[in-house]
Amino acid sequence: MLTDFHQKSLVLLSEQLNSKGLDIHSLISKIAAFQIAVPSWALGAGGTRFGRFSIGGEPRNLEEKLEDIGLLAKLTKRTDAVSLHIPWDIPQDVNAIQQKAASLGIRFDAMNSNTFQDYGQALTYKMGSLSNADAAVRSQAVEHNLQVIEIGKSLGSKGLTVWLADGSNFPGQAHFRNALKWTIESLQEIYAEMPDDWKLLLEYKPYEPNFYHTVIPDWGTSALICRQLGDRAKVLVDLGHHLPNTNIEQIVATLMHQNLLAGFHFNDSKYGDDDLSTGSIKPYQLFLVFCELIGGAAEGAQAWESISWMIDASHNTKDPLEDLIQALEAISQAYAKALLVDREKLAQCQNVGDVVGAQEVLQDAFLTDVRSLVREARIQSGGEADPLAFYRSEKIREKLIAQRGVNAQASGL
Ligand code: PSV
Ligand code: MN
Repeated sequence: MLTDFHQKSLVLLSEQLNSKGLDIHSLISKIAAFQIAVPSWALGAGGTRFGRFSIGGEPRNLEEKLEDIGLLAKLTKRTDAVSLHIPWDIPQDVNAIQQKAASLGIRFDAMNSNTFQDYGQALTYKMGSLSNADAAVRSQAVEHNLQVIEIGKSLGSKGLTVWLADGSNFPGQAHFRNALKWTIESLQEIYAEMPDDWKLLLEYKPYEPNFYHTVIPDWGTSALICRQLGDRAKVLVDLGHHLPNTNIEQIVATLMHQNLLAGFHFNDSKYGDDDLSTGSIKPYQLFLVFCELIGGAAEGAQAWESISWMIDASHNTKDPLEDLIQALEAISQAYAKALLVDREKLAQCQNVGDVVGAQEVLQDAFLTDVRSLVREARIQSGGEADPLAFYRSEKIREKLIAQRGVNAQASGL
């Protein structure tokens, strides 16, 4: 049934694309090649401070997290990497973990340090980590990041993602300039120890968990810190880390113009959160972000290969694996639609001030139904035609619950 429908839709789309001079085979291979890392903390039911509703059968250890990502890879063919969070995922046996990952076709994407939880050293980071007024606390946070690099090296990772919860809750609590200065100095210590073939991905976030000020609130602050670190430090854009209505696609263009874009954490946001499923609220924004990415790479601003891709969402009420399947699909669709944009025509419209024409060019691509294209890329890569339907019909969650237990809970947010 789906096969018939799929073939018919693909033929129609192929004719439509041909008439616009687009080659469906080259589109399919681009879509198939685009892989997005999954963070190890996304495999368990998330939650808020008000409650956590376990889904059951969550991965109980790193091996099982890799198995879940291996399953996603097998079904969707859209992910081939895991992003680990330390100390949530310290590998007990590095060789065994490497072998397990290799057997599942999973590589290790950027490592994430964690200086927002104290883990036994109660209250150490209450007043900040890399920005703390106490030099001993700063050293401890630097040391933690160096340990993360060591673990990452042993696994073959090539990047360190730093997100700081540092900031303050009330006016007067922190000395803005000192906090920034100490953060830069601490990051310089970390950067100095990073292997030459690694990159440092520096996140920003305007608020939460601190609600008055954060030390790295925006892309500009992150960018100026990166400039003081070196060429291998770049800005990581987490889609949810912006105030409502921020023009994220413009931020992407600006960062690419400066060769300063490290990569993405994909999620969506209605108000100011960073937890909703990518593409569930603002699919047009996601498409516009991809338009800038494709344009920036095509026009030589920054190489496509230099950009990292990862999902970073939380699953309060959804089965995490189902949510990740939806997110991978939404990202692939946005990318596929952006590939359809007639860039030449867009440039012509921009050059002669044809505002209406420019909008038509973008909307023509955005309103194209690319589901059969994305599906075909998946099928040709050996994935499932409909991963979500397969997941449900094969009762995979039920099997995971039988295997791991109804109370199995993954570490993470
Ligand atoms: C913070 O909200 C964040 O988005 C950062 O990306 C972290 O790396 C991630 O959550 C998990 O800690
Ligand atoms: Mn993030």
